[in-house]
Amino acid sequence: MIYKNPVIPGFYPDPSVCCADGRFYLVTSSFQYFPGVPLFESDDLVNWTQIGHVLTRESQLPLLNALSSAGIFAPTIRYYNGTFYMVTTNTTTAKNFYVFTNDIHGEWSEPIFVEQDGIDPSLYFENGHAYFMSNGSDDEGNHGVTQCEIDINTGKKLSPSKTIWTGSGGRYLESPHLYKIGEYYYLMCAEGGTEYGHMVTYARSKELWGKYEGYSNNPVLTNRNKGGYEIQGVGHGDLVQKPDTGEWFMLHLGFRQIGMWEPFHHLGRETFLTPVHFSNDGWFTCGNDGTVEPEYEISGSFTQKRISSCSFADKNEWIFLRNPVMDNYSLSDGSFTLRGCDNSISDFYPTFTGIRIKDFEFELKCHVSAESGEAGISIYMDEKHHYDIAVRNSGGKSQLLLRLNIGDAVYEKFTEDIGSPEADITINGSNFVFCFSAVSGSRNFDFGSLQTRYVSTEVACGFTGVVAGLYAQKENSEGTFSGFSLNYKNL
Ligand code: 6LW
Repeated sequence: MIYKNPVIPGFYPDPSVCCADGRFYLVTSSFQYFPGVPLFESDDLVNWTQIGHVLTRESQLPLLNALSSAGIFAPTIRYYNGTFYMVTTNTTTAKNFYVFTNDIHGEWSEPIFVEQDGIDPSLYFENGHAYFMSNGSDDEGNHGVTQCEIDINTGKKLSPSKTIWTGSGGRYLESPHLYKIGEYYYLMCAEGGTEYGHMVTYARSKELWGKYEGYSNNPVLTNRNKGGYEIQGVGHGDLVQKPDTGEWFMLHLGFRQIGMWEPFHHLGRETFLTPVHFSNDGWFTCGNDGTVEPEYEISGSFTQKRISSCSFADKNEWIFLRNPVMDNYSLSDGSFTLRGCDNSISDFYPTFTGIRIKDFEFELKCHVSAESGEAGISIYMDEKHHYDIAVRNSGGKSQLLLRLNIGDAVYEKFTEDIGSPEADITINGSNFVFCFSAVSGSRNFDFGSLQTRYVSTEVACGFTGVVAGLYAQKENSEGTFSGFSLNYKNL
């Protein structure tokens, strides 16, 4: 069957995948959001269901003072002897750690820390031994993909850390993953930085500790030379084999830029699936001459079910900023009540819960009632880059409000008193603009359109993508949100 990329649309970058008893499990980065590390399940590599998150407790995921796009970077998931392991870096505490579980649908352990620096850690298991690698420095101060053996029960190092590969020459060597396939160990990495020059490279060796020989046609996958092409920034991948057919694939990140000559993206980095082919000489290639296309073939006669809508019922997908005070949130009978705290939506710790926007064209609808203060909906990239539409109930007046917050440029537009502190809010998304409108009582309010460009990664920087968020801001505010729906036209 033919499937469409991305297979997991929306801000789900740095995918890592494992296979357990014929099913596939995938994790992605989560940065300043809580819970952390989205976890997906699939029977076919094409249709992925989010079954929860790996890091669900503050003891696993302290995010105090986590800057936007800091916190949790690139996780790796592995399955060994009946146990799942997820290893990652909390860049805010500068610690590499892993958690484990025997029940993929249950809770994960407390973190076990590894005293090796660097980011993008990975695990490799063989004959009862566990090896840990990261993009860091070894015990002699050399930088590259650095590996040590660890005691998987304690995280203690059992060997010195040793640099085993320094990459093919690109900047920002990242995301090491090690596999044993046939007679070779394959070490696959990303280089070039997670922007338009991103790429996947690899090396192989007959010995675990090297010497690793780089593939002569590196990068094995990149779209860096495909100017004016929708899919850009492809890199950071993980290999997986379908046990039933023996086919190999790479799950990797990429982003969709807007239009041909509009090099910006606001949906963040997403998860793509690209076929991999091994040749008789044991080297592998990926995609079409090492580039990624929007459609590929995979064996099987199943269908690709695309997401057409999201609501409060998709409870595994709703996220919070940093470590939320859960007393400020209650969900009942299809309506979400949020109580504000000291902070505004432009601060670090607002009362906020959101869901990733997964495609350019969407229609978001929600009934918002502000019992007191300001309650609204934000198209949120980070605390400095967001567009908000809200109801404000203060000083004996009820008003609707549109706010643009683009760095230091902040503009707020209020209506006059609308008589009642509630409204049906609609946001329509397209490639270039978001359109904001509201109906309150019998009156329609059209707030016009705002550019998607100013909440894109090219403007805001960082590693995330836009999230549609509900918020109540400042002390004594309280808002109730009901009938939330986010519908996609083209997914
Ligand atoms: C991640 C690195 C990367 O740690 O981006 O694209 C960083 N690759 O591997 C943040 O997601």
